[in-house]
This record gives sequence, C-alpha cells and structure tokens, in this order.
Amino acid sequence: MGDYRMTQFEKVSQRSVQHSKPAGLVLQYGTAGFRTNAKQLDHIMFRMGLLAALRSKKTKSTIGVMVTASHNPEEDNGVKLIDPMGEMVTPAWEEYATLLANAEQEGLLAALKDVIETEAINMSQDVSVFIGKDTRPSSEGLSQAVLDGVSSLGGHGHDYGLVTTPQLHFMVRCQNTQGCYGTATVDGYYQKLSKAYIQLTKHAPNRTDDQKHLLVDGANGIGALKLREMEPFLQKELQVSLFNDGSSGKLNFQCGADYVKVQQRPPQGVQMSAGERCCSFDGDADRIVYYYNDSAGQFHLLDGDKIATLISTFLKELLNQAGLDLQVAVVQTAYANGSSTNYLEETMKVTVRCVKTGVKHLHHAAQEFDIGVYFEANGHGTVLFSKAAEEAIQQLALDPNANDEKKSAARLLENTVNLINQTVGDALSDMLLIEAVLAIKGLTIQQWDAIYTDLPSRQLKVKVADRRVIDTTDAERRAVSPAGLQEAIDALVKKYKMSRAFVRPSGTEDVVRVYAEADTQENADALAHEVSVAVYRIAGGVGEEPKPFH
Ligand code: 16G
Ligand code: MG
Repeated sequence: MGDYRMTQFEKVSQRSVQHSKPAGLVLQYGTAGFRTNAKQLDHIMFRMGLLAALRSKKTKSTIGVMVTASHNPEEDNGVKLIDPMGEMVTPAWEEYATLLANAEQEGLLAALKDVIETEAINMSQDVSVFIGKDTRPSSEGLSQAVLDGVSSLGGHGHDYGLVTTPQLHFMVRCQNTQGCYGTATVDGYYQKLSKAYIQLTKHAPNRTDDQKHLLVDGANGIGALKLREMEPFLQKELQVSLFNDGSSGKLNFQCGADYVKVQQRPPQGVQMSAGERCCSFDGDADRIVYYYNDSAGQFHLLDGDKIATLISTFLKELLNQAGLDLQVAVVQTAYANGSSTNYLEETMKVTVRCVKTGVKHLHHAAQEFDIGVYFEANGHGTVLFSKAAEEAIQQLALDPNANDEKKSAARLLENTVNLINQTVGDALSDMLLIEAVLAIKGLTIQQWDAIYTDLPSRQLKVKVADRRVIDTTDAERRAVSPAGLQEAIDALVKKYKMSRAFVRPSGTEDVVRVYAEADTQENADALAHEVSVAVYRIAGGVGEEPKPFH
C-alpha cells in the first residue's frame, strides 16, 4: 500500500542531506545550548528546527529558537531553545537535543522517532516556532537552517530576524499567554517596557539632563541596534550616548559585559569622564554591568551582585511602605562577591540562596519565593514574581480603602513588575530598571557603589587534559574529585585573610575556572595563581604550568 505523497519522514530525510552532519563530530547541548565555531553548526541548526517542532507539538505551544553565541568571538555561533513560558528549555529536552545533534546522518530518523515515541508526541498536532538571531555574519544562514528543520516537519516558523535573546524569550511568553504578558512583537516589547519606565520616572520629577545621561557600550552587537530602536519610546527620560554600536568595531572584541567583568577594566571605544555612569551589554544583550571612573582615574565595576543588591533593597523598601508581607530572596552563585552575600544577609536581612552556575539553575531557585531576585556576578539576572505576589500588588493598587502611601507604593511595584522581563535576564530591561531605581532613590553611581565594598577577586582559567575529572558539590563551592584537590585549596585559602576560592569545570569552554577573593588585590591574585597551580598539578594540567599573575 504505497502512499504517493511524500511522508513527513521522507521529507526530513531528504532535506537533512542538505544539512549533513560531519561524521564523528560530537557536540553537547551545554549550559546555554550549543556553542562552537559557526562552520560546524549547520546540521545542528536544522536538527534544532526539528526538535523545536516536536517540542511545539508536545506542549501545544509556541517554542523559541535563538541563534546566538552571546559573548563568544564573532566566528562562533550557537543555538538555544525557549520553552512556552519563555524560560530555557527543560533539561530532559536538552538531552534529546544532544542525542539528535550527534546522530550520524543515517541514524537521524531513528533518533527522531525515538523522541517521538518516548514523549508520545501526536504528529498531527500543529507546530509554531519563533526564530531570532544576533548580528553575527553566520547567523543569517544558520537561522535559515533552523527554518528548514521546522518546515520539513510541516511546521510554521515565524522569523523575527534580528532580535536580542531576551526579546525572543519575551515574545514566546506573550504568544503563549494570549497577550496577557504583552504583545508578541518587538514594538510590543518596547511599548510595555517604556510605558512602565516612564511611569516610574514620574516619581523622580526634577532630574537634570545630566542625571538622565547614560553611556552604553553595545558590544558591537544586537543590543546596540535594539537600544537605538527603543530610544524614541523613552521620550528623553533616558539620554543615551551609545558606543560600540557595531558600525565599525568587531562583536565582543575588547568590549561588552564579559570583557569588562573578567578584565575588570573599561571597554575600548568608550569616552568616559570622571564620575559618568556607564554600562556594557554582552553580544546578545542578556547581560549588563555598570561602571565608572572616579576623579583619580580609578575604575569601579558594579556587577550583577551590586545590581541584585540595589534592586532587592528597592523592592524591600516598597513592600514595607505598601505593608505587603511578601518574602524577597536573592539567588546567587559561587562567584558572588563575599561582601555582597554578607551585606544581603546581615544588613538587608534577605534570604540568600547559592546555586550552580547557569541561568536555568538560578531561575528555578528564584521561582520558589514570592519575589526571587537572581543575578550572576557576570551581570545576567532578573526578578521573578509569583502569581500570588503579582495579585497582591495589583489588588492593593486598586484598593479604595488603602491609604495614599500604600497605594503609591503598590503602583510603583506594579510598574516595576511591568518593566521587568521575567523570562530571562535582559540588558535593556535591567538597564531601565536600574536607571529608574537610581532616579527614584536619588542615588549617584558612586552612592550606589558605596552600599558595600567588594572584596578584591580574581578569575583565572587552567587547561587540563580532561576537565570532567573535576567534580564539585555544594553549589560548586567544593571539589569532590580529583582526590586531594579540595584539601590543597583549603590549605591555600588558610594563608590569606577574608579569603575564599573554588574551581569548576567550565560549561562553555574546554578549561577549568578558578575563582579567588581575599583582603587585598595582591592576595586575591596570589591565591588564584596558587590554586591554578594546584589544579594544574592535581587535575592533569596540559601545556605550561600557570605563571604568577603579575
Ligand atoms: C553561560 C550561561 C551563564 C553562565 C556561563 C558560565 C546561560 C544563558 N548562560 O553563558 O549563565 O554564567 O555560561 O560559563 O545559561 P562557564 O561555564 O564557561 O563558566
Ligand atoms: Mg549573553
């Protein structure tokens, strides 16, 4: 009984040949999806199009696929999947992604059928996939390969073209909440955020143009483009000088949030005067860090920890004013500066939770609280409000019996909720929130910086033969293997005051990362170096032994 029409699977099989996998190539769906040199990714993109189509059938929802390699160099690229509520794809499906990605050409259909069977997917269900890409030259062709994958399973792919990663997350959530979260367009995103921002800045009526002025390093990426697009919506309530806007410089090269955070120095190409407020986005605009130079020319970084502190303090004060009994918690990783954790716990009296590196872990933990503020020190973060918290805030804002002070606080909270992209960390949204908070509280960047003083820290990386020999526990703060490594670290840490150090295998690069902090920069540098040497000796270092930092 031959069917004269081409079956779905024949179509997949035929199209997949145009996106054939290099035999033997093995790639992992890592912390933030697949990420490697763009030349190796065409088959991955096609297959992620297939997987997104299946995920859409399974969840009967719109799924997102973002083509980006974030802060990696321009020649790399990558892809990540977005689940129906705009969050990162669920771990079980990360495994399917790795499975599909590594099936050799002749085994692809079998791997696909495996997923369909395991998940009992109804293949007659419709498919809706949203696709976005960053500004890398390779993103154009690679996003076409995703679309090819979606359509070869008979699905409909909506191509949003150039968008930031958080914009795509936002639009997926809008679509799957039938517009409750906002309108699933880039304009809908600008409208929702700018409206909330302008409402908030009404509570800071006497700002001068100087106070509204912000220097932005766009990392020569998509964030620069989208900030330009958004500017008219902000009605001059934010006045931006945009640097590294992509018109001449190279993506992420000596600029962007990752460069500034890791190097602890200002980006190239930004003209900063003393005391001026500056921020940097990363290459897909899901991270932001702030910084300034003081009058002595000294550089000061305000990273994710400082941002989490500013935002959680602001929220706590508003909740107090509103008389709302909602718990605020802050979720951090092992990279959080010890001073920030101390300040949050001891002075602010907020609950602090430490989890493994990677946005999905932070996001998940933050969901357990009424209000969960999460930030990685590297500047990726946002705030999650439980449904009950949002309802309590809305109710109070409308309550005819509530006094003016409470109502006003509730309205501020309401606008804060609307300004925040609750799907994922978002440089544009975080920037507007920070600007609004500074304006309302009347804080300069120096005053914000002075809330607590960071302990000096240093990050290094070590090359080893196989980084999987390192296994960690306690949210990556202790190494359980190889034997003797943790004992060596403990002994080194004891030599310094106010010190702490840990090591972990990177999820995105073939290296082991080392973090150390101590009472002085010299000591933090020395401790980081000594721990690097311990890793090199105990965990199978390759190449030259790490040299002292200076
Ligand atoms: C990815 C993660 C980021 C994490 C970083 C760690 C997402 C969206 N991004 O960029 O959260 O901090 O990896 O990289 O999850 P590492 O494992 O190489 O240190
Ligand atoms: Mg990023």
